[in-house]
Amino acid sequence: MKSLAASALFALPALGAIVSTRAPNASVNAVTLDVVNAQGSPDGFERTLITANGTYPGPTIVATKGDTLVVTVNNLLDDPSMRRSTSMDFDGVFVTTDNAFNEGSPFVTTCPVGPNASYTYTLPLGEQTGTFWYHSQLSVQYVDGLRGALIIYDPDDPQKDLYDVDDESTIIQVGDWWHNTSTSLLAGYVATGIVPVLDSGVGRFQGGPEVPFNVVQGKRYRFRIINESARNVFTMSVDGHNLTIIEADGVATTPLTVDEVEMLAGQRYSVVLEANQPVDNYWFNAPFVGGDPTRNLNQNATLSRGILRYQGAPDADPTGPMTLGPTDGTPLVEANLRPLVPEPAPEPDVNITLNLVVTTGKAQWNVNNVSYVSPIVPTLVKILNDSANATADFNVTENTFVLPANAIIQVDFPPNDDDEAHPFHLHGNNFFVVKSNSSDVINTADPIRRDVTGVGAAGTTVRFSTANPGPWFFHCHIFWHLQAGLATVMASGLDDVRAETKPTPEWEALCPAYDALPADQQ
Ligand SMILES: *[C@@H]1O[C@H](CO)[C@@H](O)[C@H](O)[C@H]1NC(C)=O
Ligand SMILES: *[C@@H]1O[C@H](CO)[C@@H](O)[C@H](O)[C@H]1NC(C)=O
Ligand SMILES: *[C@@H]1O[C@H](CO)[C@@H](O)[C@H](O)[C@H]1NC(C)=O
Ligand SMILES: *[C@@H]1O[C@H](CO)[C@@H](O)[C@H](O)[C@H]1NC(C)=O
Ligand SMILES: *[C@@H]1O[C@H](CO)[C@@H](O)[C@H](O)[C@H]1NC(C)=O
Ligand SMILES: *[C@@H]1O[C@H](CO)[C@@H](O)[C@H](O)[C@H]1NC(C)=O
Ligand SMILES: *[C@@H]1O[C@H](CO)[C@@H](O)[C@H](O)[C@H]1NC(C)=O
Ligand SMILES: *[C@@H]1O[C@H](CO)[C@@H](O)[C@H](O)[C@H]1NC(C)=O
Ligand SMILES: *[C@@H]1O[C@H](CO)[C@@H](O)[C@H](O)[C@H]1NC(C)=O
Ligand SMILES: *[C@@H]1O[C@H](CO)[C@@H](O)[C@H](O)[C@H]1NC(C)=O
Ligand SMILES: *[C@@H]1O[C@H](CO)[C@@H](O)[C@H](O)[C@H]1NC(C)=O
Ligand SMILES: *[C@@H]1O[C@H](CO)[C@@H](O)[C@H](O)[C@H]1NC(C)=O
Ligand SMILES: [Cu+2]
Repeated sequence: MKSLAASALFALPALGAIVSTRAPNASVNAVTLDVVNAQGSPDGFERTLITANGTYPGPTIVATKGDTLVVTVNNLLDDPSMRRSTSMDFDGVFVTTDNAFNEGSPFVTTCPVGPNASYTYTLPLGEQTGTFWYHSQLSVQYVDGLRGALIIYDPDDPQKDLYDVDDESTIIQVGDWWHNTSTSLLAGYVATGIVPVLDSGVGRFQGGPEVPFNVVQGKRYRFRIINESARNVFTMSVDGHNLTIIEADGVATTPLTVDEVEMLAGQRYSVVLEANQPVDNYWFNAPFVGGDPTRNLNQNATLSRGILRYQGAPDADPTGPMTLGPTDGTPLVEANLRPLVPEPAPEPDVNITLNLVVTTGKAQWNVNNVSYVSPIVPTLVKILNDSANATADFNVTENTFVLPANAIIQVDFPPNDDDEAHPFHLHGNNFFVVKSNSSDVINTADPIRRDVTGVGAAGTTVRFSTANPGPWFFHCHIFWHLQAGLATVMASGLDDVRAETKPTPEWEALCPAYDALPADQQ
């Protein structure tokens, strides 16, 4: 596994970090993550991190189709300069109604896990396969380092004839990095309304180590690229090579050959790279855009790159120039993606329009004039314990849409004039991207299904089913924007939730324990 961080450093965690502990019942995949403060220098600048098991990124969780993933999170955080509590989200993993309490979204489906406490997330993976990740969902805590990959392998992958190599070495995690703590950066954002501009040090800082991806000529590699950013956009390309997309956010796609892939925060793609060029070194470009670079002189997008190294090539930099990628190529257009198993998007029963507007000069984003504020009592607790059943049962600032079960919901995001697309992410479920921000075409016949899509200048329309009712968080995956209120909760089938969701005593204990914590341990 390699990670490509903001300015070109691809951190190389020990391969021993790849974990798959098998219980006697082979379908139970038990993983322990110790959430600990650790010293680290992912980009050459040493600081205290919040990590899973001491590494950045955290250990890759490896699962097999059909497993029940059982992840025990032990919160051992003790650095008072950062958040002490935590909560883990397994991004893109479907969560069924009966299991909604294991979904990990603080103040929506759970309360955070306090210091010196543990919680075990039980997640039956069902039929899902593909590329996922885990991260802290509490505030902007994942900016401090608590992020890692989660891969669900399919022993009978219908696309396995398209590639030869798919292992730890082909997992690529890209992310942004800051030198300061997320708590101080958040305070600065609240004071100025300016999203913290990342530091450039992460990765290949001047004089830093190179980050090679080793390939053998003639073989085909399934690179699983995960954008673990909290903010910035990278555009991936490899000089002289095509990339054939075969998966988006855990949904297999018909092969789509491009030479440049832009992916938003939270998005994942599997791309097949055929090592069909002469033995040599090639730049693996990942330039990024992440705020005004004059606000952070550490940044150098040109340095955001790795090396594709053929076996037999010298241990040296490519001789070609460091470019930002192809200028006249075939970039990925999301609207061109087709699921391998096509499904029409059913006609909607309910239409919702969401207008995203920033309050000028403030760290405040509004969805239909409401800036989301986490409640003290989580949405799911209100549903289960307080019989919440209508919009009026939630505070206006919870921006909670109460929806019927077994319905199709269409969400329209009108075009907005923000200079970057907001990656909207639905928890626990996928949506159909009926109209992608990348195109004017409306496709209800065979649209891509995924869990993160861009909302921007061209307008976006998605549809999702509430056949799997629950209070599902639906928010911008730029976590600074999420903290500033760019979020809603799509709460469907509340009677069904009360009938089916039967939380464990371990979950019931989380809120009383968290509420009793002093503020500096929350
Ligand atoms: C294995 O674990 C699964 C999921 O917890 C459970 O449904 C199944 O009954 C278990 N099988 C055996 C043989 O214990
Ligand atoms: C994390 O560390 C704990 C304690 O050393 C260990 O038991 C566990 O297997 C590790 N987890 C992973 C995923 O490597
Ligand atoms: C957590 O446990 C450690 C070791 O037992 C102890 O030193 C520390 O005070 C505890 N922290 C909290 C917040 O209880
Ligand atoms: C982090 O932020 C604090 C408070 O704003 C500031 O005093 C400190 O210099 C910053 N440290 C770094 C490494 O940027
Ligand atoms: C990751 O997401 C950020 C924010 O949406 C985006 O700016 C960046 O380009 C994305 N990275 C890649 C590799 O596309
Ligand atoms: C890239 O794909 C295009 C279109 O399919 C093809 O013409 C070209 O030969 C491919 N290039 C490489 C290096 O495989
Ligand atoms: C960024 O790095 C490139 C390659 O080392 C260098 O040529 C360029 O001057 C750097 N830019 C800045 C602004 O430091
Ligand atoms: C929802 O909007 C579509 C147009 O996209 C329209 O055809 C349909 O009648 C609307 N449905 C409802 C329930 O308003
Ligand atoms: C937002 O507020 C403005 C002014 O207060 C009002 O004109 C507009 O209709 C509101 N929009 C929504 C979607 O509620
Ligand atoms: C919800 O109700 C259950 C059963 O009465 C109780 O055990 C639990 O503490 C309540 N949870 C909260 C967060 O109030
Ligand atoms: C909850 O609301 C739904 C529809 O809004 C209604 O059918 C149902 O009877 C309500 N349940 C309760 C317990 O009031
Ligand atoms: C609603 O949210 C606001 C903002 O967080 C808070 O001040 C207010 O107390 C909340 N009201 C209720 C009834 O929870
Ligand atoms: Cu956003």
